[in-house]
Parts: sequence; structure tokens; C-alpha cells
Amino acid sequence: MSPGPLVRVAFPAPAPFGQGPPPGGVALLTIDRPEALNAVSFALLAELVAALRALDADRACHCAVLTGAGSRAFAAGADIRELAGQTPESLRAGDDFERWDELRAIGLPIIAAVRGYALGGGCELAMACDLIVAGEDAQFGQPEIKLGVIPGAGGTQRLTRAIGKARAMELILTGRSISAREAAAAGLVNLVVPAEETLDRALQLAGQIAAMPPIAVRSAKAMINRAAETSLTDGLADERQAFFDLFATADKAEGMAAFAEKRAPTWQGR
Ligand code: DAK
Repeated sequence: MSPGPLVRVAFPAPAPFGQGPPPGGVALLTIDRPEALNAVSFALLAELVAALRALDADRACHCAVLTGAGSRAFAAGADIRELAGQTPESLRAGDDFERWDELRAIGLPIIAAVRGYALGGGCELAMACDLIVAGEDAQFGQPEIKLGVIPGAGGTQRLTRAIGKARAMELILTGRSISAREAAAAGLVNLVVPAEETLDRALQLAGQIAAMPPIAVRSAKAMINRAAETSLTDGLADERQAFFDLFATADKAEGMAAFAEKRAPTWQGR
């Protein structure tokens, strides 16, 4: 067991990008079990969800970056030592799957900054984030089949949606992992960057998102995620409602006034 917190939370100064003032509002969460390649234990997952929920409720936080300590792994999976002792009954009785579901309720945009292994539950965690910045040394995969099981925290569903049935079948049935470049070509990750730049580039992207009006950002995230869940007809209706709702915000008034006045907007988040 690692001493101290398994997930560290910090508020780094955003890396400079483009024009304009530094936006702030970016939280950095670091999975801190490098000795176990950041394997996600039940306790770690509980800490991570609690930290994200707290940030989600913090009006000053506009975007989160999730990464793994060290350079070897984002997370090499759920903790196999813990899983080894589980039974169908113990898994059903535990609340760990509810914890994974709670990740879906986070409205704050989350960027995974991935170096090294993102395997099994680690790949599922990265896919539960909204964007993925991958270092050139990143490896993604769902090797659960080699342990006699299948992905159980969203892998069969999210990987299939991200890269399509044929590729998901191959990766999940063989347990093969793919490089950052292959993952990018398949549509799993947003950006492949030199390994040492991974975190900076993710923070930079987070800074760009954090500089946008926060209510609109959350609304956009919710609607994009809705697309994976519903019919086009229902999704378009939901989008229209969300669009209408944003016209009641001060940020909409400010954004449109700033455009007309040829100045930079100042967002209030309301
Ligand atoms: N769990 C626990 N320990 C792990 C680990 C893991 N997933 N991955 C690595 N480690 C530990 C190793 O045991 C080793 O510890 P010591 O022996 O030094 O004490 C240390 O990290 C360094 O690993 P290696 O010595 O193995 O390093 P190598 O470079 O030789 O190999 C590797 C790196 C990533 C290829 C290898 O460690 C590996 O194959 N790891 C396992 C990868 C894997 O199969 N991942 C999928 C696990 S199953 C659930 C939610 C999700 C899930 C399940 C339930 N619920 C909500 C209940 C998900 C399941 C999975 O992810």
C-alpha cells in the first residue's frame, strides 16, 4: 500500500498558449502509484472519483487533466492483486462499478495525459475522459482476455464506439496493445506529442478549454456525450433545448457584446 494519497491534486499555472491572459482554472490530478505502474485499486478509484466530484463542484475549476506519476504508465489496469480474490458475489456487492458510473456524471471536461501503459482499466479510465493527449511512448490496450475475463469498466463499449467494431474486436479478443500513433490513426486519441511534452501539451489544451465560457463548455460536453446514447432525432432535440438555455446566460450576452465591440470577452460562468 502506498503511503499518502493515491491521487494528488494540484493547480498548476497553465502553459502559455496563443494570445490572451492565462485562464487559470485548470486542475491536475496525478495517479500516484508508480511502483505498481499506477494500477487502479479500489481505494484509488474512490479517491479519484471524490477528487473529481469536488473539482466538479468548484466554480473556479474549468478543466481537469488526469495523468499518471512517472513516465512508465498512465495506469496499467485495475489492480490485479485485488481482483484476484474477487467473486461474482463480491463484485456485485461492492460499489466499485457505481464509482465508475459516477465518472460519467462529471460535467467538468477532463483530459487524459497518457505516457506509457494505458491498459485494461487504465485504458478504460483514459476513454472515460473527454480528450486524450498521448505521448509517443503511450500504449493502449485491453489485455483482460489474457486474465480470463473481459473489460468490465466500459472497454467493450467505449473502445468500440471510439475505433469501430472490427478494430475493437481484434484488440479485445487478442489483448494486443497499440502504439500512440496507431491509436491516433484509429481515432482513440486527440493528439500524439513527444513523450516529455505530454503533460505540458495536455495542460495547454486544458488552458484553451478553461478560457472558454464554462457553462457553454459543460453544455457542449453533455451534448456530445449524448450523441453516443441516443437517436439523432432525440439528440437534435436535446441540443436545441441546450442551445436555447444558453441564451439565458450572462456569458452569452457578454460573448456577443464583446464580438460587436471588438474586444475580448470576460466570462462570469453564469
Ligand atoms: N495490477 C497490479 N500490479 C501491477 C499491474 C496491475 N494491473 N500492472 C503492473 N503491476 C505491478 C507489477 O506487479 C510490478 O510489481 P512488483 O512485482 O514490482 O511488486 C510492477 O507493477 C511493475 O510491473 P512489471 O514488473 O510487470 O513491469 P514490466 O515492465 O515487466 O511489465 C506490463 C509492464 C504493463 C506489461 C505488466 O506489468 C503487465 O502486463 N501488467 C498488467 C497489465 C494488465 O493485464 N492490465 C489489465 C488488468 S485487468 C473493475 C473495473 C475495472 C477493471 C476490473 C474491475 N471494477 C469496477 C470492479 C479492469 C480490469 C483490468 O484492468
